[in-house]
Amino acid sequence: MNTPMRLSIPLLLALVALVCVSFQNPASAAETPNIVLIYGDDVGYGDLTCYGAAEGLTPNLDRIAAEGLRFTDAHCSSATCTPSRFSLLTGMYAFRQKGVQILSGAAGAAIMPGTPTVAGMLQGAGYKTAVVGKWHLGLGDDKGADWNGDVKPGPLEIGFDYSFLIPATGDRVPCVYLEDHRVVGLDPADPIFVHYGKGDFDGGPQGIDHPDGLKMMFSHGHNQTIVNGISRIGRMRGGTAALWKDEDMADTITEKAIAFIEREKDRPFFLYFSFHDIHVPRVPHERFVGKSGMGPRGDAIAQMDWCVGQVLDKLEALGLKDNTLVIYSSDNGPVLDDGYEDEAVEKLGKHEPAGPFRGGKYSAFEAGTRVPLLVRWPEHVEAGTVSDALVSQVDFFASFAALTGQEVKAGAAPDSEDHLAVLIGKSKEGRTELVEQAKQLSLRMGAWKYIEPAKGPAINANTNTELGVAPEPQLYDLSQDPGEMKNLANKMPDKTAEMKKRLEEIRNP
Ligand code: NG6
Ligand code: CA
Repeated sequence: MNTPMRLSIPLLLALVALVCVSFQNPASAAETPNIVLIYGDDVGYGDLTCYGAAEGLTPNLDRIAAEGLRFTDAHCSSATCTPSRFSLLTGMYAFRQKGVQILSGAAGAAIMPGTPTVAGMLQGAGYKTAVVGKWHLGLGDDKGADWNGDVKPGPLEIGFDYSFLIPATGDRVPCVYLEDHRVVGLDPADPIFVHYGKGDFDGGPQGIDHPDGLKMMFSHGHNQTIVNGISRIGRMRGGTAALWKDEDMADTITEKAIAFIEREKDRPFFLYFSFHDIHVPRVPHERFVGKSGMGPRGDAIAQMDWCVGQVLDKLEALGLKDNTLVIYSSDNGPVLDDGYEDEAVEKLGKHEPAGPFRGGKYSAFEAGTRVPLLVRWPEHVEAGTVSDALVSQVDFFASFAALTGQEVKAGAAPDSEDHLAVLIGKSKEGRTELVEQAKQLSLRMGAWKYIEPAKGPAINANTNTELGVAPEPQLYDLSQDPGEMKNLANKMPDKTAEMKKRLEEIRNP
């Protein structure tokens, strides 16, 4: 006869404790949803309808917000692209590595093989990983890339299984796509040569010499090699058959992103889908032209939103909606005239790209890094919710590691904090402090913001952006003064000194 199993009191207590611990610790209840991280370029806090823009401008992004969580105090790590992307992928503040600034299109890889990345970490959890779209983190060794051979190191050497890239930006040469290691459609008889900086170089017709025939006139910079009727930053020649057409760019990268989702639908995948929109040159496909009533910048927002819709529809059609964590954010704040005459200023109307915040792209004021952040994961993230927690893209690394039960190895992702619970709306206790990077560094501690003194002009005259640059320290209380108008540094010298000291400690740990 079987003896009935008897649970002793200590065993029972131990079991209860175990259950409690596994509820508290997301890592022990690891899950591997697909992760689709959609990254807009230069999209400001106020550029989406769900953040205050006109009704009907971004229905698909609003769908993510309605079905998920919308953040009001979320940040990219920097007010420009390269450093923000660097931090997002490595979990490290970009100021820690020399030279991680807006890169030229000829720059070598900023993230060298061996550096832990969020993609590599997810590979370790069994994910198939891809980056599709804008890269702008450099390619090749310190001499740059060989565009006619294997272009590496690049994403495939730091944790991505597949890549389809706009190598730098839409406004920088070379104006070709790169699939894995190769330029797409390159005719070996017409090799590509790329040149940045001064010196003799045959880069074909230049905007500066031939402004008349341009499709879109440059306003500052952007007057070098002409590709598809638009002059760019940098010079290139060759690769004629491989040159992109700006009007088709959003469709091209969306097709590639969707093909990846289809290929990997049966296993966990991580897709970093990085838009060109709404960066300059803003040349959306003709079906979006005139759609927003705000000129090319608004039309690029509409196009971007359509791309988001394509991804959402595909996930739904494949039955992946419930098992996919969809995240949308941006790499820096908004800018209107960023180098082309595209009527962004003239046709703005009542639209407020920066929302209630001061500054924009390039700026130390909040609009530099405070960007939209939307998170959808049905059945995990409560629909239609809003979080005011302070969060940063630098935390994606540790948070996704916690989600998937991966250990963050010693020395990896040094600035990344696990805020998984915040990202999926289970907690409102976000970061207690965060560094924001522009030309200078700023420190957030709760609602307090300290901007360190810096030299240089207070306004970027080209883009008409207030940069937050001042020779004296600035201290703002964002709870009373979200627009950073009242500098309290002189009134509150102790608080200012405390934050200055803390910023130094973070800078030199
Ligand atoms: C600036 C460019 C700007 C944009 C920016 C990078 C000029 C005058 N301005 O140097 O147009 O390309 O770099 O933008 O060349 S980012 O979003 O990739 O950081
Ligand atoms: Ca950008």
